[in-house]
Amino acid sequence: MTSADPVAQEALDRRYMAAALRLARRNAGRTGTNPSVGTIIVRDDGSGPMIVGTGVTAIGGRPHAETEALAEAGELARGATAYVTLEPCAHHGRTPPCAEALVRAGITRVVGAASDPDSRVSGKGYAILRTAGLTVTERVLADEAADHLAGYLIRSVKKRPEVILKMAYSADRKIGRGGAGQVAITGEVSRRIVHMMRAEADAILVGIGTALEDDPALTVRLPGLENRSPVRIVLDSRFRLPADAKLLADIERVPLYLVVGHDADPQKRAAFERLGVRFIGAEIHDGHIALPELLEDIAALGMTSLFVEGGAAVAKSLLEDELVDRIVLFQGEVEIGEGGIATPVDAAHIPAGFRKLRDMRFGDDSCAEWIRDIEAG
Ligand code: AOF
Ligand code: ZN
Repeated sequence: MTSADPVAQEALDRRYMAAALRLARRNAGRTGTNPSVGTIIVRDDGSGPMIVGTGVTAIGGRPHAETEALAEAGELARGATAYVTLEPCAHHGRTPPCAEALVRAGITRVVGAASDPDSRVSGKGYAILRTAGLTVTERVLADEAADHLAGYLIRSVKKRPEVILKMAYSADRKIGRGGAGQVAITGEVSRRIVHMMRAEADAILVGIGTALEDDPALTVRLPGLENRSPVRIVLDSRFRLPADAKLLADIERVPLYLVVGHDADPQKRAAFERLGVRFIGAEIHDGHIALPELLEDIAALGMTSLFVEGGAAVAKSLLEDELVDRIVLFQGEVEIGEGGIATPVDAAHIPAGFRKLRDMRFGDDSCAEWIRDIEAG
């Protein structure tokens, strides 16, 4: 499927890649250390392009997207174009390499978005296709793909998960009021959006201050997405979380990790372990958890994206250590006034190195998102 008109072809390529990226989102957060990839197979018998196969990386990471799309297309793959959001793999896993499968199925053109930094792939996937005589177009919607694959790419390159910092603050830039428990800052639509963002992450992280003050559950509670809750991680250097915290209520369904010092009280730890709590031991310097090392340990557990929901101290430390990759800020209309805790970051003071990705509005709240390019630090 190649059109004689290169401009029309380019527009078509972008359209199908956009669809493949939307497809890839479906399993985001559910494919383990494997990225969620989308594949769309399109053929044109002369009467216009037609989708004959679609695939997304399966839950758990296998089968790969290409396997599923080729199975659906069957013989119709012969002479067709495959749109893949990530370079097809070149290594033998549970199945032969996807690049070889595309060749064998008779695909004649492959359009790719992101290259795969995995050393078993990294250019070899595209090379297999070209050597076999297929036409390959790379980097179609590459920025959008890098945005979608950020967790996977950052873990591959930096050996730590993507860190997404979410903060919600009031009209007067406060994130809450000390000792007042959870304060409603944003509205119902924003709450739902946050739950959707949680569902796409591998883990949600908060500091012990937030855990004690708000007593949050940190689960996804949206109709249809109830079983999409990522694991929860609490930074608790002095091991202060009480056993009756809401975070322990749903622990069989949604794991809870406590990050404590290596010297944490072994008896209390054993008691919590019996309740199902998991532990990550951390280096602690002057009461502060060594964050770069902790993030490496979290990546080693197989997590590629971390959704950080506060509080101010955790946000400040992550920003100071330049460990934040994405900032999502919600601003509500309420005023908190006297005694409120100032937000450590607001839309007018985004650290250097970030660029704004989008501005949104949810009900009465405004929301904006910034990312830092992977190369930047
Ligand atoms: C693809 N299509 O849908 C995905 C790919 O553990 P394995 O054998 O599944 O290999 C994991 C690697 O496969 C991962 O690091 C990345 O390079 C690639 N993921 N490749 O062709 C897919 N999810
Ligand atoms: Zn593959």
